[in-house]
Amino acid sequence: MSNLLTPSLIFTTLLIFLSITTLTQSIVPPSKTFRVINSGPLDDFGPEYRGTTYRYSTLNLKSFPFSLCFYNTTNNAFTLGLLMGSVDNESILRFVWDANRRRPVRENAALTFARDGNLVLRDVDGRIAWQTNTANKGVVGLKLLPNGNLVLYNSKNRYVWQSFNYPTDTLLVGQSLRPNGPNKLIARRSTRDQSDGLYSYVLQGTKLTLYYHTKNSPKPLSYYSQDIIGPPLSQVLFTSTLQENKTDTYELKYDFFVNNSQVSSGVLAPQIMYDTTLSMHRLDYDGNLRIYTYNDKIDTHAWEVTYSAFGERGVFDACDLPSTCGALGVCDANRCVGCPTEKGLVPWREGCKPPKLPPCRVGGANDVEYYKVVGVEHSFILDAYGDRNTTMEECREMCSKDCGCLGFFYWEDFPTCYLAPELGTLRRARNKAHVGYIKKAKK
Ligand SMILES: *[C@@H]1O[C@H](CO)[C@@H](O)[C@H](O)[C@H]1NC(C)=O
Ligand SMILES: *[C@@H]1O[C@H](CO)[C@@H](O)[C@H](O)[C@H]1NC(C)=O
Ligand SMILES: *[C@@H]1O[C@H](CO)[C@@H](O)[C@H](O)[C@H]1NC(C)=O
Ligand SMILES: *[C@@H]1O[C@H](CO)[C@@H](O)[C@H](O)[C@H]1NC(C)=O
Ligand SMILES: CC(=O)N[C@H]1CO[C@H](CO)[C@@H](O)[C@@H]1O
Repeated sequence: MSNLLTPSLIFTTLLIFLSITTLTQSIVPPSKTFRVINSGPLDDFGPEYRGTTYRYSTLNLKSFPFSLCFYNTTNNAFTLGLLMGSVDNESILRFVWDANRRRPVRENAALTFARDGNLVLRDVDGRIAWQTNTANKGVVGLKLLPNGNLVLYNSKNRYVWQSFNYPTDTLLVGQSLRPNGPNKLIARRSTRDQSDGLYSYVLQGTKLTLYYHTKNSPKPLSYYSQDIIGPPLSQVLFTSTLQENKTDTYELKYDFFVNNSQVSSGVLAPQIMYDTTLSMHRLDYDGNLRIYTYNDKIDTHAWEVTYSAFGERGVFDACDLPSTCGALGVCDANRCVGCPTEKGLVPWREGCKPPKLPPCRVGGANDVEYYKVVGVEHSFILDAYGDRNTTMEECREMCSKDCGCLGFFYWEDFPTCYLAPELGTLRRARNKAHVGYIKKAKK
C-alpha cells in the first residue's frame, strides 16, 4: 500500500480538506439562524385592503418603512408578505411583495432560516409552502435592505437570492423587469384574494403589454401596449431621480437597457416636490397600473398616487380599462354612461351585466340570438385584427358556434368583424356604424 503516499493522493486529500474548510466557513453562523412561528396577536389597523389582519411584531425583519410579516384576508390562510408603511405613522400599510402567494399557510406555520442558508416556510403539517432553494450555496446571512429588497448574501456580500428577482404585482424603486428573468407583474385577484388575478403586465422583446386573461380565449387579451422602438430590451428599471439641473424636484421613470447599457428612459411621473425614492409601482387588481409614493416626512396620509395609467388623472381614458364598468357598460370620457339591455340603453348602474346564456353546445347556434348596441367599440380590439370583408351574418355565425364568444363587434361601413371573448367596458364610438351585438338565450 505504498501508493497511499503518492503525491496525487496527498493532493486530493488536501483538496477535500480545503473544500470542507470553505464549506464550514460559508455556512450561516448560529446567531443569524431563526425559526419563527406564525402565531400571536393579530393587528388590523392600517392595511389598505379592508378587513386584512396581520402580525406586525412576530418577525423581526424590518427596515423602515418595510417590514416582513404574516397577513391574512380570510380565515386561517396566511401569506408571508412585505408591508410598506409604518404602524407608528397614521398612514396606510401597503403590501409590496408576497413570498407564498399561491400557497397560503395556516396558524403555527414556521419560517426557518437554518445553517444551510435556505429560507423555508413550512405549513403546520410540515409541507413546504415556499423556499428560496439556497441550501449549501454559500449563504452566510439574510437582511432586509432599506429599499425593500430581502436578500440572502454570501461571504463576499454577493446576493445569492433576492426578492427583487421575484416580483408579484409590484416593482419598488431599483427593481426591474427583464425578458430573461422576472418579466412580468401579475395583479392579485381582489382585495380579499391575493392569489394570481386576471391582469398581467409583461415585458417581451421591446414591448410592455397589459393583458387580461379570460377562460374564453386561449390567448390573453391585450388592452395596452407600449413599444420601445429599437433592439430588444435587456431590462426595464423603475427609478426615482432628481430632475436634471434641479435640487428639489424628483421624477419617477423607467430606464430602458439594451445589452445592459442604458439607452433611454420614459418619464412616468415628472416634477414631484419631494424625494420619491419610497415609491411602489403596482399592477392593481382592477388592471390599472399605478405608482404610490410614500413621503416619509409626513406622518398622516403619507401616500400619494403619483401616476395612474388609466382614469381621470391618468394617461389614458378609464374607458380603455376593461374593468371600469364592471361586467358590462358603455363608457364615455372616464364615465360609465349606459347599460346595454335587450330593451335598449338604460342608465348604467353597478350590476349591469350581460344576459345569462344557456349551457353551450358545440354548434349550438340555434340556442342563441343577439341584441344590438349602436355606436360602441371594445377596449380589447385596439390591436386585435378583425376579420376583414366578413359579412355581418358570417360574423354572427362565427360567434354563435364559439362557446367562448359573448358577443361580436362589427363595422358596418368598412366590413370588419371582431369576436368578443369578454364584454366588460365598451367604449362609446362617435361612428354610429361601429356596432356591437350581445349574445343572449333564444326565446
Ligand atoms: C385570520 O385568521 C385568523 C385565524 O387564524 C382569524 O381569527 C382572523 O379572523 C383571520 N382574519 C381575517 C381577515 O379573516
Ligand atoms: C442642464 O444644464 C446644462 C448645462 O447648463 C444644459 O446644457 C442642459 O440643457 C440643462 N438641462 C435641462 C433639462 O434643462
Ligand atoms: C448585444 O451583445 C451581443 C454580444 O456582445 C452582440 O452580439 C449583439 O449584437 C448586441 N446587441 C445589440 C442590440 O447591441
Ligand atoms: C375586400 O373586398 C374587396 C372587394 O371585393 C377587395 O377589393 C379587397 O381586396 C378585399 N379586402 C381584403 C382585406 O380581403
Ligand atoms: C413623520 C413621522 O412621524 N415619521 C415617523 C414614522 O415612523 C418611523 C418609524 O417608526 C419614524 O422613524 C418616523 O420618524
